[in-house]
Amino acid sequence: MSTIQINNEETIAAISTPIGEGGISVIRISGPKSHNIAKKIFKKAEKGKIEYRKLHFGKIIDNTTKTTFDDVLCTFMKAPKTYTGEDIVEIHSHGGYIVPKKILELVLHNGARPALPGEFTNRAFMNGKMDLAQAEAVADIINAQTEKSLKQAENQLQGVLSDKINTLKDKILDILAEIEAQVDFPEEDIDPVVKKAVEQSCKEIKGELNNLLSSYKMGKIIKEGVYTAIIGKPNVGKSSILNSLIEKERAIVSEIPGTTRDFIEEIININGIALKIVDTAGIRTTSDEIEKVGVGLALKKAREAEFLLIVLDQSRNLEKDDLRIVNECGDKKKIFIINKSDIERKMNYDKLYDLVPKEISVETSAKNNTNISELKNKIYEILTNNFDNVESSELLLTNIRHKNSIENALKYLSSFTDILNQNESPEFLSIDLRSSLNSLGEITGEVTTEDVLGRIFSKFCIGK
Ligand SMILES: Nc1nc2c(ncn2[C@@H]2O[C@H](COP(=O)(O)OP(=O)(O)O)[C@@H](O)[C@H]2O)c(=O)[nH]1
Ligand SMILES: [Mg+2]
Repeated sequence: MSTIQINNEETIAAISTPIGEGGISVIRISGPKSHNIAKKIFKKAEKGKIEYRKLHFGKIIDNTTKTTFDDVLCTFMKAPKTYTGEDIVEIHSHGGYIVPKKILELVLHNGARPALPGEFTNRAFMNGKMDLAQAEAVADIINAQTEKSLKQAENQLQGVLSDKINTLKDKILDILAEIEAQVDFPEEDIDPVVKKAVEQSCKEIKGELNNLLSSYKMGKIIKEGVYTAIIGKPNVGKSSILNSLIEKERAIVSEIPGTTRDFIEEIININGIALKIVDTAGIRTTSDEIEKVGVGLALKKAREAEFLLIVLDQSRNLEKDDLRIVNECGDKKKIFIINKSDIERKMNYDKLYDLVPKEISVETSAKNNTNISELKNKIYEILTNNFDNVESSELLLTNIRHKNSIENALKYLSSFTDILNQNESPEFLSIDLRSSLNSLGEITGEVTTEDVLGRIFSKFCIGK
């Protein structure tokens, strides 16, 4: 027990809404003392008993100074039918910087302690309200940046992934039962009929696990988005392209080459993929010291990015700096944007398309917004190129932890098949089957360690 120690005797509290100006704020309290604490500081406006799951209007009383402040709505929820499975109180106060903080302080003063990041959800998991994959989905819902990533997270919270994993585990359990029935006859070979059936079933399970694995590439970019850099010489239209893509003025556009020296980051939704774009300073050989720094940083951002938008200006000839930029991108996923198609062309297209593959190029005019939707489609096509047909799939693997567990389960199943073919003792066979069950059990948290839980929940925000 190292990272997060759950002690259900303790009552925890946190402000569950973002801090700052806003209409209302919610202070959440969970644990055995939550109702008593709330009763000490909440005075119901109307007479009568507090009813569960009803919003009661009233005031907060500072029981140290006996002063009242803020009108609130307060709801009491009784265990176990609550988010955490414990007694919960939620106080809906006015928002802002002071009121919620003051109420939280009062709650803490009266016997609660501050909740750790994700501790409400951690308790929900510990109390069997949801499994680990579902708990992770709660964080994914909060972090979702596109409808598509939200859909995946919601499916996961509803248990789509957990159901799939549990079904596969049941199938492995069936195989295990068959194998263990043979343990009583260790001298004999496994019944060939049983062996054949087991092999077939194992093959099907592996097929399904492999399908899940292959959905991860798509799942990852749906969930996490894609780090992207716009690069190119100064003045080719990088900032203008970014503006066209986000359909609003955001980046600074200027006729003076070398204006974009800081970084402008935007998230653009390309058919459900969040492109996290950074606009960079133009890359060129320069003697200006400040610009040099910008160029250096642009190159660094380009190297860090997973995807590159490389802008070339077709109203100018290809120059050494263009070649340098093209060479810079190595074998990264990329698209070439041949910009300024609205004005006279100076660029030699034969030379251009010798240098860059035409199928990953789009000719645009950022000025007139020409071919911007083609550009978006091309970006989507390049990013999802070579992915299996998982686009419409209801279930994508989005979490590297799940991916690792599935890979391990597959490894054990392969070892199982090998041993089966070598006609080894059934005891060896059941070891591999049990290990594969454990690996899959890690996904739903049936098998877990305090370390793993600590790592998962520490990434949550406080109050969730
Ligand atoms: N004619 C034309 N001018 C453009 C186009 N895109 C950008 N520009 C102009 O080129 C100049 C440089 O644009 P900017 O986006 O700041 O380039 P950056 O230095 O690469 O970021 C500005 O005067 C823009 O108005 C285009 O498609 N056509
Ligand atoms: Mg710029």
